[in-house]
Order: sequence, then structure tokens, then C-alpha cells
Amino acid sequence: MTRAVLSLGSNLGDRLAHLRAAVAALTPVLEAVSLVYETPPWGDPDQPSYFNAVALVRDEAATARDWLDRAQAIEASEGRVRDPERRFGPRTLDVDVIAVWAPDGRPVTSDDPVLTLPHPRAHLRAFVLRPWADLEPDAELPGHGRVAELLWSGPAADDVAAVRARPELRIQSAG
Ligand code: A4P
Ligand code: MG
Repeated sequence: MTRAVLSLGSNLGDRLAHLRAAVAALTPVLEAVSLVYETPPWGDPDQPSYFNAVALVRDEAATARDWLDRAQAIEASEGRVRDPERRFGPRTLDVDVIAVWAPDGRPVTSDDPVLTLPHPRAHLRAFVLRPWADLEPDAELPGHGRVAELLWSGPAADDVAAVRARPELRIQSAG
């Protein structure tokens, strides 16, 4: 059994529909999903704003690699096309694996470029830390410390004010 934190992002097409599709696909393993946040583009400013959210998931059988495979399958089903020329460019749906914990509660760490854990840029990103902190204020990003602290006093702190909750946008279907 592993537990994982996944980050969801969309800034092309019907952003809300893409996030909803991701949540629907994760429903069997979903523990919680954050509010939707509208966030300015990070890393490549010349693109529309994003809708971002964070999902907490748990599965009896999933390995860390299974979470990546699931994330990429969900991206593909939402028509994600990768532009090799534009690394942080626009996308219908991005599902990143932020962190994974083994059954004994230890964080899984990996330097493998195919699946780096924890996600190498998560600690820099208010659009990941803010929705995650809403769900688990005491959570730790392995190797970096408490999410709430990273959010308010780390490199992401400058971006927090620009990350805007959109509580009127629901991505989880009732029941
Ligand atoms: N990969 C390695 N580790 C991981 C991991 N922990 N989770 C590999 C997911 N993938 C991981 O990812 C590139 C490669 O990273 C994959 O082959 C995978 O095996 P990708 O999804 O193909 O491409 P990407 O997402 O465009 O690349 P990258 O470098 O992950 O981009 P980021 O860091 O995800 O940035 N601004 C806002 N406001 N909100 C956003 O959501 N997203 C990005 C994308 C840029 N700016 C943004 C947002
Ligand atoms: Mg990605």
C-alpha cells in the first residue's frame, strides 16, 4: 500500500473539465482533493493562467511507478500533447507525482529522471504547496520540511498572494 500526493494543473481548453476528469479517474483511490486555485503561469510567463489542485491518494497495491503510469494515462486521456521545445509550456492536463510514502510510512526517494521523488520543483511552487497545505497543514515534503513553512517562508512565499482560491469551482462530484 502506498500513499501519494498528486498535483493537477490545466491551462488549455476547458480547464475545469480537465481537472474534473482527473478527479473522476482517481475516485477509487482518492482520499481528498483540494479547492481549485487559479494561478499565474510559473516558469514560462507567456501562457494563460492555470487551474491547479492537489489530490491525496492511497492504494493497497500501487508502487511509486504505478502512480506515475496512472498520472500519465490520465494526462493522455485528456489529450495532453508534449511540446519538446517548451518545457513549462501550456497543457490541457498535467498530473505530477509530488511525493509517495511506503507502507511503513517512509517517504520514497528517487533520483531517476523518469520518476524523481519527491518532485524536484514542488518546494518552489505555491501552486502545489498552497492546495496541499489546505488539506494537510502539518504535512512534510520529504527532504524539505513542513509544507506550511515552505509556503510562507520558503522561495514560494513571494507567489502565495497571486495564488487565488476559487471555491465556487467544484471538481469532485457529490457522493
Ligand atoms: N518525471 C520525473 N519525476 C516526475 C514526477 N515526480 N512526477 C518525468 C511526474 N513526472 C516526473 O514530465 C517530464 C518528465 O518528467 C516525464 O517524462 C516524467 O517521466 P512531463 O509531464 O512530460 O512534462 P512537464 O510536466 O511539462 O515537465 P515538467 O518538467 O514536469 O514540468 P512541470 O515542472 O510539471 O511544470 N504554472 C502553474 N501556475 N501551474 C502549473 O501547474 N505547470 C508547469 C509544468 C509549468 N508552470 C505551471 C504549471
Ligand atoms: Mg508533469
